[in-house]
Amino acid sequence: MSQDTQSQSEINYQAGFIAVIGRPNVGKSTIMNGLLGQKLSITSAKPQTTRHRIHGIHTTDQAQMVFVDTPGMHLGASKSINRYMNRAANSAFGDVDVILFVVEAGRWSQEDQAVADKCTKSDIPIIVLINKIDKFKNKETLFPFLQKVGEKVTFEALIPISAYTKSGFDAIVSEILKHLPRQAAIFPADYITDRSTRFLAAEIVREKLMRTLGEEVPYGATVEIEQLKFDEDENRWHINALILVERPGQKQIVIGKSGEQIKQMGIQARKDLIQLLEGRVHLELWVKVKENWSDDERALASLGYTEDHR
Ligand SMILES: Nc1nc2c(ncn2[C@@H]2O[C@H](COP(=O)(O)OP(=O)(O)OP(=O)(O)O)[C@@H](O)[C@H]2O)c(=O)[nH]1
Ligand SMILES: [Mg+2]
Repeated sequence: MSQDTQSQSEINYQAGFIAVIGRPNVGKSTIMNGLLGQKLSITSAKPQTTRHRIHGIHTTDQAQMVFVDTPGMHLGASKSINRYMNRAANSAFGDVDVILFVVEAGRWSQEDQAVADKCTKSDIPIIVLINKIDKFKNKETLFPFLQKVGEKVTFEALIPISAYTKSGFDAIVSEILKHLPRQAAIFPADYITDRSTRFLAAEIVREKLMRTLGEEVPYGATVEIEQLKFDEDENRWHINALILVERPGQKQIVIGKSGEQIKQMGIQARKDLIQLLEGRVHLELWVKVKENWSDDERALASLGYTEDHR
């Protein structure tokens, strides 16, 4: 943003948007959290964990990097929710200064190719991150893969990294800085995200569903925060979270035998909520069936699956 008294080139600060894109499960959210130095986006071993675009803002004395984590781009998006996720991911190509295209070391699929094709069509600078290199003891065995990926997409830099060990993270930052415009900070220095506390709380609960439940159930589940308020007398937060599933059978699985499953997920979620809210937390989880919510545009919109943030 130009200022009255300084021209762009004189401004000694950099700020801009960096989209993190790629197919599901390559480690996009883990990488963003690592670059931020704090957990903001939820992660799990299951593909299609991230469903919404989420900004993670990292401000230093030299620069403000606004990362945009996105849902994994996937093929065969037959349900409304999958189309919503792909739309959210695609929109990241719009207004960003640089793209981090994340690939999993040793694996190249049709879905990676589809993302590569989109990158090739855009004029935004692309930094390719080959993630999960910690899985390879002998790094030399990766060379042919790096070369193969290099031939698939036009890029400014290609960096082998591990979000687990943070190997390559300094290189990511210095490559990003080559592409961020000289301008004043976009957000106040203490902003960490564009998302509300309610959204982050719902995501924390959803993460426990993704991490705990079997193959199919988490995909039929979404979370709504019905209440999030601080009780001055009790000096603690009261949170009511409603877990919506699509079928009575799924409700049974979420609750588990004698309620053990939901109890365990509540314990896990509460730990993260205490960190998020920096205070004591009383969490109540409820489960309800809302048939077909994931393939119903209106239900989706009312559950927060809309480009208008809550
Ligand atoms: N070994 C290894 N695993 C990783 C690394 N980074 C991420 N993972 C794991 O890969 C899985 C997927 O990570 P996410 O960060 O959720 O991946 P994502 O690309 O955001 O996935 P979606 O949101 O589903 O598109 C999780 O089990 C992570 O712990 C890494 O550097 N090394
Ligand atoms: Mg993710």
